[in-house]
Amino acid sequence: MRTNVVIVGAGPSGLLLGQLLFKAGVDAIVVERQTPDYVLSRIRAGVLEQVTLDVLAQAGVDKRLPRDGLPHTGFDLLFKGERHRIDLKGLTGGKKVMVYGQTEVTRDLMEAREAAGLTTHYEAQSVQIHDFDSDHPSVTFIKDGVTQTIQCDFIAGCDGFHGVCRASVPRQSIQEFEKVYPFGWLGVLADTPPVHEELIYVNSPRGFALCSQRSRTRSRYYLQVPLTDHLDQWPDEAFWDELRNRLDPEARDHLVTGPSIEKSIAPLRSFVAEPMRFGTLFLAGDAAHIVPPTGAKGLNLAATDVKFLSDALIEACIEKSHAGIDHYSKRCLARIWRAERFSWWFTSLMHRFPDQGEIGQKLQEAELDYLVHSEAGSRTVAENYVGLPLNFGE
Ligand code: RFL
Ligand code: PHB
Repeated sequence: MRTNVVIVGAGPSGLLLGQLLFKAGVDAIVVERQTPDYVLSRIRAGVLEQVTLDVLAQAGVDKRLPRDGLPHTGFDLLFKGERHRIDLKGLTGGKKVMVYGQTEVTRDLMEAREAAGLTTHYEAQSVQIHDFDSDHPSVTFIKDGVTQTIQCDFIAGCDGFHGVCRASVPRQSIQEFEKVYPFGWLGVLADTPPVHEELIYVNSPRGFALCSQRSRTRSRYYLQVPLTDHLDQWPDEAFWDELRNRLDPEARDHLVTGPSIEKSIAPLRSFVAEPMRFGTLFLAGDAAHIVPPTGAKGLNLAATDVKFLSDALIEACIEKSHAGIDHYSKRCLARIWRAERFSWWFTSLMHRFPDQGEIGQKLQEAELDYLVHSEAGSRTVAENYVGLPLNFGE
């Protein structure tokens, strides 16, 4: 087998890259370790920036978004028992975000790929990448007991944090920056109406909480929990009781509970690998960086990596110019570090840390108080939350 680009990983990064390349006439094959159902069962992101919506439109997968997406022009910060609205639209000259689940984005991309008759090898075992220090790299994998080889011009490592691509780079060629937070997020998905029409980010002495949603009838809630907690310690009733304890009286009254349809604990991490290009191998999305989910930036960063990578690969394959691929890493990393900073800062402000003590809580509350009462402070939060423009700082 031969193609222009082998894309390792059929998460949102890999599928979106495949679609953008297809639209431009560049051949690509996707190789994924899991089944399509497994990929769709991972409940993750929920908030899309305008920049991401623009890339989805370019890929031609924005048909369901106007009907099923929920535009949000603000969110609430809850601290000291009171809620304060951050008016995203008013503070950013009209910008907003769209609540639309990662599952739906992935489904739209999978359907588009299938409709176009493009090749995806699901359930590929022992995926390995070869010779990416040369201009004749290849990818091998085992499918149904048979070893397959794909020769290509470029490899796109879109295989997430635990993937094989970053791990295949020689240690001396890559630098990794990492911070692991001393807590996780326990998430619950339930077919209940959301407690509020907008998201509520909660700083409480009992720990962080987030009230999010997927639709008018489906809610997504998160609680900060110790990393040592297990799911069996959190039957639904315990989850709802603890969430109520972290909410304000009005939200507590409005909260509709019900059986969870998904429950999981995710660790929180800040991570960046530099650079993101190694010869003919390019990393994109969670394969290259992780943000704690507090700022809702992970999927959005993945979408902009993919936008930059698709432009660069199209230029290389069609126009035979390497200018784009030479700038790929630097261009992405500038944007990534800004989102890493915002996500780390917002996480630090909203969560309870084991060693913060009473003074730490008071200082967080004082900072939140400043942010919601200062227009400059609120605008800083808003402009980062809606996402900085693609060419910011260039
Ligand atoms: P993914 O989604 O991890 O997909 C990688 C794919 O690669 C496959 N794979 C392999 N395939 C072949 N061979 C191998 N050796 C392979 N190893 C792995 C995997 O099976 C998988 O299918 O990475 P991708 O595509 O880069 O997408 C990144 C996003 O998933 C991630 O950034 C977001 O989910 C982060 N995130 C959020 N981002 C936002 O923008 N807004 C949010 O509101 C938001 N909320 C969240 C989040 C992530 C969360 N968790 C669970 C970490 C909330 C949570 C709780
Ligand atoms: C979600 O709905 O899953 C979600 C929303 C906002 C975040 C993180 C996760 O900051």
